[in-house]
Amino acid sequence: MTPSTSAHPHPALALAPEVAEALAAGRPVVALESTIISHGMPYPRNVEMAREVEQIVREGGATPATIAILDGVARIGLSADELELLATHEDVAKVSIRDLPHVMATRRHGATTVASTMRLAALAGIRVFVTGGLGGVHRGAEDSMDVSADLTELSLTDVAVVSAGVKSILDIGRTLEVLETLGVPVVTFGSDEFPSFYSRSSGFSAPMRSDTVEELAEMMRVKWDLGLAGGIAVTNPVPAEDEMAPEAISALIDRAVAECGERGITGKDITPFLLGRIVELSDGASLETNIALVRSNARLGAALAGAYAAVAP
Ligand code: PSU
Ligand code: MN
Repeated sequence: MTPSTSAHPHPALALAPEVAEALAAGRPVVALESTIISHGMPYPRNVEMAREVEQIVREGGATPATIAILDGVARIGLSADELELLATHEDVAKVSIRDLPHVMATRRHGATTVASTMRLAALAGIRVFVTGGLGGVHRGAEDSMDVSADLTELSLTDVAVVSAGVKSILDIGRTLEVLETLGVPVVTFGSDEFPSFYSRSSGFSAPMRSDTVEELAEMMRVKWDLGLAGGIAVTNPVPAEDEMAPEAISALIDRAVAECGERGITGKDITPFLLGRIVELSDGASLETNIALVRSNARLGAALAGAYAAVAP
């Protein structure tokens, strides 16, 4: 049995008591990431969003487990004060998979990306994780080789990740190609079109479609029962009333991507820069859409965790 399929939480993790109890009882738990709090949204909307999303998960009948590194300890489930710390502290590292050993060894605070949240969730025994958007293949990656470790992790770790798709700061077509190569099911909830985060449309067909959480839960059960390691990307289109017109957002994204190049921003700083700049260029409209889609993902994720708990081995 690999670490990603262990039934008991890894002893290095510090689980909040309610999370430990829910997992031990086989009740539904939903993992939540923290990069979206520390590096994805401005204060105070980031911490308001984090609290609200936890509340939505509870109302959906699941226990929320926001994941982060605090003083070098991998924490699964945080208090309100700890969410506030992640939203305000000036020295919180952005922690993807490769950063975990360093931030833990040096006892720092770290906000976890999709990749590292997936891995820590799996080590805790959590199978459903809700986020906003996935990382992917960056535009120009044929030169820069900038491909998010989120994609590698989706190929390795047995967690269903609920997102609103991939935003067009990335190369959506190449991201879908890499996910196919890596053997990751990409299934869009209730739509034939793959969503592009701020908009329901992307110009790309959804590789798979599902209309019920029961069917998604059955996909999870079947995949892992067959020993097909790795996650499932569940993509949930932003609610129609909250979406931004693709034409409106694409000009802003093009401008933000161009500025990123002009300023020489590279590596792990690219995604936070682009997200922040798009909020500014849209006069905050993109932030409202971002929060709305996370809420919607939390509702779907809680329902999926419930459906999976009913069929899980
Ligand atoms: N996309 C968003 N909001 C985010 C992120 C991506 O719309 O907050 C964050 C997630 O934590 C994701 C990470 O895992 O950025 C990807 O960063 P990188 O491209 O450096 O792997
Ligand atoms: Mn990168």
